[in-house]
Amino acid sequence: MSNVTSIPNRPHHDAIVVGAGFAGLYMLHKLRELGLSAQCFEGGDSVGGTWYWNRYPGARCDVPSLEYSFSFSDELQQEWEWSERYPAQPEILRYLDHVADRFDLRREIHFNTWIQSARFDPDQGMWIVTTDTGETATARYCILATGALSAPRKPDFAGLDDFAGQWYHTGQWPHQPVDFTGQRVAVIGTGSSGIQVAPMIAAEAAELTVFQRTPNFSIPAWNQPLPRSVQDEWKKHYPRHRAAAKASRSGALYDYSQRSAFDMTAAERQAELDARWARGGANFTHCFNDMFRDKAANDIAADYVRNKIGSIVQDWDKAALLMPTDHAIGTKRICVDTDYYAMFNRPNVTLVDVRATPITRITTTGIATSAADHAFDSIVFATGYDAVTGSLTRIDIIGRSGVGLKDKWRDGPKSYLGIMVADYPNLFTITGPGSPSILTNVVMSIEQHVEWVADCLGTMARTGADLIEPELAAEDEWVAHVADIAAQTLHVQANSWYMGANVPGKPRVFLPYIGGLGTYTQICNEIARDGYRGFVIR
Ligand code: N01
Repeated sequence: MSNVTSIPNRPHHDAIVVGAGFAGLYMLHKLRELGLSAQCFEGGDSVGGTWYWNRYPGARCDVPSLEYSFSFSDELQQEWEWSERYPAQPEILRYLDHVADRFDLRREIHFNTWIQSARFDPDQGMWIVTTDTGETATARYCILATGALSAPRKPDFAGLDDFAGQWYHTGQWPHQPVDFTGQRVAVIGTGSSGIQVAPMIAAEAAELTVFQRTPNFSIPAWNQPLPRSVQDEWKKHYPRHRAAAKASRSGALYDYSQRSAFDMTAAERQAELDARWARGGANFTHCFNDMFRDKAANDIAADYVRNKIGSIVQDWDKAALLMPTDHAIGTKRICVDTDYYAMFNRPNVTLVDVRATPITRITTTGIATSAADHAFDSIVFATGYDAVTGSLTRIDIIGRSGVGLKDKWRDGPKSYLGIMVADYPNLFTITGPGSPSILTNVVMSIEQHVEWVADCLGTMARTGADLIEPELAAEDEWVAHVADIAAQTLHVQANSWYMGANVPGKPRVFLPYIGGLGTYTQICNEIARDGYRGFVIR
């Protein structure tokens, strides 16, 4: 379809896709449907993206299985059987392997290949990408399906190279199972990953020490096998469930309370919170409709969880340390756990508060804090990601006027709809900054982006256009809108990775669009219907 002349020794395609997780796989499928030639580059040796790398014990999604899956093929959603309420990492990876095979996607994927740079050549009107294996390829369109939580962050503790034991990052876990039996193990970090991995290690290791900087709110998962009857019934109504999820705020069928905390009596609030705790999962944070706008409403739910922590953890000093007090519940990503708080009742588990006694260095034998030297056989970094922008800015992306994306985003990411960036024609970001992405059931957000991009490319092909780029004014307006609606919430007050606060030097900007997936989808569709308002198409 493309009319670009191939440069000798550089394979030319209509589109290059970077990443073979949920987003890259579906994008490849849609490009094929459009009759466009595409190649995908993937750093891992198989598909899966986030779910390929995060193999740590206990890794599990906290969106229910029946929702955290593709909706684009009814055959696929009918034939796949989920075994648990929440899918564990091996099951999600099997699912994505199945998707890749079922739609015959592997033949267009180059595995074990990282894209190092992508440069737009304005004369040829194409992207030139280079890989870490020294190859280059060109394409009219470059689609970055690189994931929002895929650039792991290991803090620069002095001395790690001297550590005589083994160390791991949850986001780069070895393919072979790690045996912690009889070991003294440290887990640094108490976000979603740390809270999942720690109880698994505590059950196996001789001693576990959790290094906590900021306590997090966590809700029990109450994970359980998914009965066949429940699954069958759900599948009968998949079209209705999917439509409702896509129109919702979070892309998931949570039960969004329509009531303010202050329109309820104390007994009603207690009953609401009890019911949500008993059901478990992230749904808990939708207990009042003013949860994220009114600190007093939020405090009611936060106090409830703090009381729960106090009732589960027997040692009062530990319980007090585990109670978050520095942020409103849900303004840092809510965690969902299995036995996290109860784990602190085990005699082999110790909690170290690294705010009171910071880690000063890694030593040959373990971890030194300002108060003590701790000896370990293994250290697990559950220290998170350079979220949302990190997987994009670690690629050297150069736009039409020669400016690097990293430089353009020095004061915070700028993007129109989180899909395209002014001065970077024909470059698409799936679940990029300024889109709902990480605030939602990301599979639904990915489908929305991929379908929007595919429709856009289809329209361009039909009309003979070969270049699309957002107008700077439209981009500025969108960035301001994303910031405005975030500013109306409590989220902007927290030191979260949503705000870039976990990476020293990262600009303090709320990264996702918080207006909800349903609203966002309407906006994107209206813009397309208006002839791609805010975009220049040639
Ligand atoms: O990363 P995080 P994560 N010294 O950034 C601490 C998704 N996810 O991998 O809060 C000491 O949340 C840091 O402390 P602080 C989900 O969206 C989903 O756990 O910055 N500690 C924090 O405690 C999630 O939010 C699932 O003060 C340091 C921790 O490390 C996202 O991925 C499962 C430190 C990092 O927590 C990321 O989760 C897993 C330092 N120098 C992940 N630096 C499910 O679906 C950082 N920390 C269930």
